[in-house]
Amino acid sequence: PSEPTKDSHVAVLAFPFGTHAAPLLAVTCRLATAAPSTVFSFFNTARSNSSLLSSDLPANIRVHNVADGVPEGSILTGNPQEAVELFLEAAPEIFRREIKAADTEVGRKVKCILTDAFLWFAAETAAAEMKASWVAYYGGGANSLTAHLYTDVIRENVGVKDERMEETLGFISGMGKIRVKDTPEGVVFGNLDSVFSKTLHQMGRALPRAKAVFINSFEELDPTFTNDFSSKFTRYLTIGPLALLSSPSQTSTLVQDPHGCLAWTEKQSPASVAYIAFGRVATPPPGELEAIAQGLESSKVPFVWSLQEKNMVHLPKGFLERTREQGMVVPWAPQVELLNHEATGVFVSHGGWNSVLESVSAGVPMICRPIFGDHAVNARSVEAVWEIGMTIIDGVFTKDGFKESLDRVLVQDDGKKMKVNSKKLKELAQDAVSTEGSSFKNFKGLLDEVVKV
Ligand code: KMP
Repeated sequence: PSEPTKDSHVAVLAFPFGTHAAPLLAVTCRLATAAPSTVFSFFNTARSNSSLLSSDLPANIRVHNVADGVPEGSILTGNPQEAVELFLEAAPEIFRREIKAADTEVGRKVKCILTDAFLWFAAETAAAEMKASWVAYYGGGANSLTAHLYTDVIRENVGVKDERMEETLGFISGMGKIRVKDTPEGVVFGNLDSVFSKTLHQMGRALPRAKAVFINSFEELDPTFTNDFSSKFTRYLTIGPLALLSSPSQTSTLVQDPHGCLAWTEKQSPASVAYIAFGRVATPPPGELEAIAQGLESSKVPFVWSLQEKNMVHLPKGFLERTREQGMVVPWAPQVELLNHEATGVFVSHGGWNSVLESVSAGVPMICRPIFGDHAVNARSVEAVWEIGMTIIDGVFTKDGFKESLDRVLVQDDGKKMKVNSKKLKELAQDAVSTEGSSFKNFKGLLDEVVKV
């Protein structure tokens, strides 16, 4: 058990894109609650901060808005990577300045810099200028982290040529079922020289220098990676699934359900409903949204579809009227509660890490339609490693492929096996976060690394 030093000050640096910042803030809240005399300065862009539900933060967290790195007067093309790269290029200077200002404001020098792993340059800032330690949070799973850690090894073994896309990465422990084509772009294909690709490559090289690396997962999900990372990193800590620690249903008595999804789901048979949700950043193109609708209609599977208002124009004419009994399309849904409802039979998503772990935590099989980043390696792990779901037939949504995929998971024997495997992983996940479970112990370890100086 840690004795929080009275005067410690921790800087937390968020990656302000995708769904990175919210889990980091959630972890910061838990740390701040456990170490009430430590000040946590949380740095994130104004735009990302405003999207975080920060209703009742512990008093020892100070949230700061920082610049987004977009030069005054510049016009972005709309390619999401552009904003990411402008930020990454400006970030070292922005954070250096902000941390120094916070040192003065708080009256205590930062002794630990806790960052999103993408911001690996903090290793240099921390060591060279501030005599602080670096603790890194990687927002994906151990599978994609392995792809970034072993980028040099993968490039040496398969080169950077397209004809070897189907080969598996058997030369890396734990990656025997993962194919070259499942790796995130920027490892062996895509633009290897982009600022973003180089950032992930450098991150893989820098992480062994961190005082600790932690992820939102649990040891028992990936025992092979757990072993490997334990020797590769100074300290490797899995502290998840966060969904089982800080689900809204545990912290507030009233679950938000403005569109009545839970009440509707309540009336459905066990394991019958398809819950469909893609993130705001990674939504399938309009033609595929139409195919989802067509597949649902022809399969007659009951559904809850969380779809941004602006995308509803892509639904086929009359779809909402014709499916009024069969399901509901809503602009927002209480995801964790829906996944944990016994009527939910499958989660259809892009396979982003937070989605995968929420599904695992609820014991629900998945259909994944990967879009970018770590989605493909997650989808492949879901299908071939954990056997708790599948990648969408055809790789993209087609009317018939989606219908067939739903049938496989919800009806066929194959799907029954996925369900059994999902329930087993759910139990392991629950054990991990229970008192004396691996994630419970690892969280205490993280607290020690962050708060003890
Ligand atoms: C914009 C983003 C992300 C991105 C690419 C973008 C993002 C993200 C990833 C990612 C890349 C490789 C991985 C895991 C994730 O890519 O948020 O292994 O996490 O253009 O916001």
